[in-house]
Amino acid sequence: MRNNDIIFLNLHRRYLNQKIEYGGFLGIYILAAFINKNGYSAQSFAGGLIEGKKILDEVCGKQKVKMIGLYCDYENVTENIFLSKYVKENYNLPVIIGGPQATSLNYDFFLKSRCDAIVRYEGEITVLELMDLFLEGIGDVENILGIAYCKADRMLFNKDRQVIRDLDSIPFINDECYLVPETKYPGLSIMTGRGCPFNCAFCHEGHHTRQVRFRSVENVMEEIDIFLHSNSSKQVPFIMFTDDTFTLQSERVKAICAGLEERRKKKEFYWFCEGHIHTLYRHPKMIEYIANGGACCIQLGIESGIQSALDAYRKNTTVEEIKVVVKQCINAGVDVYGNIILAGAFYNEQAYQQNLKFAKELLSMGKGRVELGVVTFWPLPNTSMTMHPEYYGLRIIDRDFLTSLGDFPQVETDKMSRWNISKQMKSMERSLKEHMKYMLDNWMVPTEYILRWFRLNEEKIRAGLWYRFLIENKVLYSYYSLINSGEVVSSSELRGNIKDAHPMRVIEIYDNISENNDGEIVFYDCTLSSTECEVLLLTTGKLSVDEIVIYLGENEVMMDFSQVIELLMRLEKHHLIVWSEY
Ligand code: B12
Ligand code: SF4
Repeated sequence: MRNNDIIFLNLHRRYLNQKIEYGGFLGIYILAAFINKNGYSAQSFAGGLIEGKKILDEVCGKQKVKMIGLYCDYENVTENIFLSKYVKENYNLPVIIGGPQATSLNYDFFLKSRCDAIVRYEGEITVLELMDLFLEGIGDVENILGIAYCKADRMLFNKDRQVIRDLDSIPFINDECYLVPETKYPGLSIMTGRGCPFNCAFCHEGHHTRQVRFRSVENVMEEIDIFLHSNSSKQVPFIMFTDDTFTLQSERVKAICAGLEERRKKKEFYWFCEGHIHTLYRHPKMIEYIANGGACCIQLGIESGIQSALDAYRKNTTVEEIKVVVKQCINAGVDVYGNIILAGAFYNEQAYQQNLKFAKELLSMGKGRVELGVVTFWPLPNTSMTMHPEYYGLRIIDRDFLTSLGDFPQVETDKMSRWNISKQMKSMERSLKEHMKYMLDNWMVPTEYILRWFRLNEEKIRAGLWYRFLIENKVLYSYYSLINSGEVVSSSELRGNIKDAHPMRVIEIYDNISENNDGEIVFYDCTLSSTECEVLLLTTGKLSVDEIVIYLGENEVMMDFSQVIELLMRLEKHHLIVWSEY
């Protein structure tokens, strides 16, 4: 472990048993790269609280660091209070805090954490000046723009700092920035611009929107080339564009996608980006560029299927535009991910029903290529909805995120308590799953899409909602898993005559056979006569259809070829058998 002037930590408790992995926490690594380029040394670590504290004890105990920086988002405020106080009490080093939540931290936070300064908005230049101050005694706290600090029992705010205009001047993250070397999946998170011109009522960016700035396309491509060339893993690499506004300028998207397309010809990789409905609607060519560039998925800001709610969110889009853009993405071959906000603007039972209907419509339209998450509105600090929930028909119960891990609503309405809303979260998720099951049961999702979920999972790119849902469904998973193995096919894909093919059941008989109330035999969800059960027994893959018919005849089971085929087709329709060619 080397000596550092500062280390940056982004630490979270292991909430809901989710292990914190790097996965795109760019901020602290960019800061390390910037500091390393500007005369000091810095490294960063993003991960779990306990692991992070051990690292902290090790570096501080061995006096390998002079200053600590902590990333704060809405979720890890209490972690940071503990960490900062712990560092102050045990090692007495300067502690500074930054990150998206920093703009809302108050005097109480200062008192509890005993931190030295809070950095608001972009951190690069401000951190450098704070290091000059704390480590070299250069400068004056009153003159450092973009910070809050405490003096004589008061919290003081210096003027905001101007944003960095030339984003190309910020160095790339490299191996040196990692306190603990990254050995996991070969992925690159990259941000090609900063700031968002929209101001959605629920969004942190929407409130804090700072001027939009872009990196040059050359600078973006240079970072991508370094990543692709340095990646020696056998796994297909993945690039995640974390920009809020990747799809803001059509010509720029065209240039970036052309660059990606060119590189994908030489080396395969997957990539993902976020998209804005309205800009994509106005410039549909961008969807074409993104598809040609080879994007595997785009996250769209869908949020609601109710126009009045979209207007209240200031989404600057329409329900119709959402449908058109989703359809265009699907047609172009790009998967879509979106969220539906439950318990958002003007929420009531009718809004729930309308959103559910809309969500099902999008799922059907996507034929397995649209994924929808259900989230409740989170009162992120300073956003319009958090400041004035009453305008949106909401009451905020827990502004401090003390009672929720995203698993429980923090708002209620006049008619609905948090408990009722949480029931609806479950109910919407269940209804959407039922719809997905209906689509899969009824062959509304093309097999090629399903096999793609397997491929993306095998290549560790993403196990999307559809794939995770498939795994939960024993029969469907077995059926498609077998097809994916390449050892069997569906009847429509048989190359030879069906009479020579070997039907093979996908689940065990003993575990899935039962009797219904009328005394009929049911294999999973398929009702069978006792004669048909004799055929079921023979769906082991060991005999061809012809051989089955002969076997039945020899054993005096009265079923001719066409009856056997009719039964096998019925079993196949229920995803209960596959076909082996040999
Ligand atoms: C990529 C991304 C993710 C990725 C990676 C997470 C991450 N934290 O980086 C994933 C997909 C995992 C993710 C998940 C979530 N995200 Co997110 N995510 C983003 C996104 C789009 C980009 C992050 C990024 O790379 N920014 C670029 C870097 C350069 O900016 P930065 O991190 O803010 O860092 C700068 C400054 O903040 C400061 N700084 C940062 N750290 C420090 C530390 C010190 C000591 C100092 C001095 C300064 C400082 O300097 C940095 C350089 O200028 C942002 C939106 C955005 N534009 O930032 C949302 C954002 C961070 N996410 C948000 C949310 C709410 C979530 C989720 C809850 C969403 C969900 N549906 O699950 C989860 C929560 C996970 C978690 N606990 O972080 C909110 C956070 C709001 C808040 N007040 O905390 C944001 C701001 C989105 C929004 N518009 O509301 N997210
Ligand atoms: S939701 Fe997206 S478009 Fe709206 S303000 Fe936030 S980042 Fe910008």
